[in-house]
Amino acid sequence: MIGQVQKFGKSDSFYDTYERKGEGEQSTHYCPGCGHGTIQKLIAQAIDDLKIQDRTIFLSPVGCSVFAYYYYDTGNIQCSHGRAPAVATGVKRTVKDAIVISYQGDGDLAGIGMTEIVHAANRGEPITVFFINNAIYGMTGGQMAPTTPLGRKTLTTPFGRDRDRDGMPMGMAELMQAIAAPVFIERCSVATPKELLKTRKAVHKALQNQIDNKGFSFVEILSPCPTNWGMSPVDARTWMDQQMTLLYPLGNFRDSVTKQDDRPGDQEEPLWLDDEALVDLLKGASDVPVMRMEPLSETQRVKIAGFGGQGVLSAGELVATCGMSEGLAVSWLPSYGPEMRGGSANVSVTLSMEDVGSPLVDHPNVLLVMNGPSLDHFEDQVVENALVFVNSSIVTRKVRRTDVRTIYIPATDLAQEAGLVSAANVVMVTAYLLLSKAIPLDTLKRCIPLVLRKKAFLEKNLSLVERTMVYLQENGMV
Ligand SMILES: Cc1ncc(C[n+]2csc(CCOP(=O)(O)OP(=O)(O)O)c2C)c(N)n1
Ligand code: SF4
Repeated sequence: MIGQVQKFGKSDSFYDTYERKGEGEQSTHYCPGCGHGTIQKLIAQAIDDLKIQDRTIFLSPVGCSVFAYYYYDTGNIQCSHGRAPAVATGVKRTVKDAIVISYQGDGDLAGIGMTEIVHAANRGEPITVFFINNAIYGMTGGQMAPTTPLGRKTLTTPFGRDRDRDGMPMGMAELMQAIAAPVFIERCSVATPKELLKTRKAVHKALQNQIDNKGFSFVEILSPCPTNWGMSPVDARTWMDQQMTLLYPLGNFRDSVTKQDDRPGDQEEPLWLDDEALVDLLKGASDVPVMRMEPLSETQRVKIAGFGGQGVLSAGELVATCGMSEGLAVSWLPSYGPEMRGGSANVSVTLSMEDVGSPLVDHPNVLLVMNGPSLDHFEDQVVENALVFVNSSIVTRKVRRTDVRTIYIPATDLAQEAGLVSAANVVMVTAYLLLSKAIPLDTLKRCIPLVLRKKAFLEKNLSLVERTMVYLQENGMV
């Protein structure tokens, strides 16, 4: 049931004044007759009705509604073009009680953001998406959008949209309909008062679904852009009502109580992998304990850096795998240039007792540098009291920072002595885990075969762990 709403006046979910336009200003930046203002008013009314203002996080897109955050007195995030469903996914998974609204235009959602919307829908993220289809790129001056009708003249189709050159207009509600997970799909319009009332109901329903944690709700709203259509606001609405709805028929496409069932066949094949190595890998993983006895003294924000070919990314994977096998929350974020070998590479790893919000490690408290340029690049980024491990076989200079603990270890030499030229990464990781006590060495040994999969090198890698331990002991480092 939609509650009593004020017929006139401002919704509580809007700010009293829109500061961007100067104090006391009451009007939005939309052109006269634009649909965005009308739709945003409907959303604000629904937020009021449902009493979710304090829980709502409104994701503004790139497009004419880019400034929605000046209007909504809710949580606000401005997303990159097309990426709102990905941002919504992150926000919703992190703040489960939030009501996350992804508000997107047709260029944003059906153009550059097609991947994000399709996969968010396919995952059935329990968010609400309002898709404003005005059949044009409004903000940038009227280029063809994926939803532009055939024959329609735009800045980029001056002789009209051509089927063979430009493709067919994209029916997003129909596309959503082909995906099993969404619980609610409706196409509505703001062309007439009657349609406006239906839109109001759909907006309300799509938000109620999120309150009830039902799943992914998608409301496509046909909306006029008189400015770029070159029509008066009245003509624009008439055209929508009489022509646009032929191309984009209105109505409800789906209204399920829950996510749709898995499709037949989904669960019939329990295991497709017959790759022997992978099966071994899974067996190995089940041997690794999943409960951690000792809490971490502090979250490990690790940066490992070197040049491509030094096993930088595998070193990160090894640390992350050890963390996972200890039941810690982990993240692993590689960063590398297009050159697989020779270029620089680094990886960020987080090990934590709590959920990891972001995989970025801007200010590491652990730094493993495998070559000189990496030390130059990351030395200033580490926090005070960080542990800095330097591969002294290759890095010729000393660490300049005096507020960190530095451990010089000839990792490449030790690896070479063990007959494994490329295993300096194992030495570095062993040294780090031993000194920090973040992960027991037994866990490291169990995880090595899971990450460094070449069986032929397994024994050498394991003996290198022992050799590193002895080196650190002989040099009074542990
Ligand atoms: C990554 C990226 N590509 C392109 C742009 C340029 N751009 C800004 S708005 C826009 C189109 C917006 O159209 P739509 O999503 O339909 O929203 P409308 O303005 O019509 O409401 C484009 C292409 C951008 N800002 N960022
Ligand atoms: S250009 Fe079109 S979509 Fe943008 S504010 Fe003006 S009428 Fe609305």
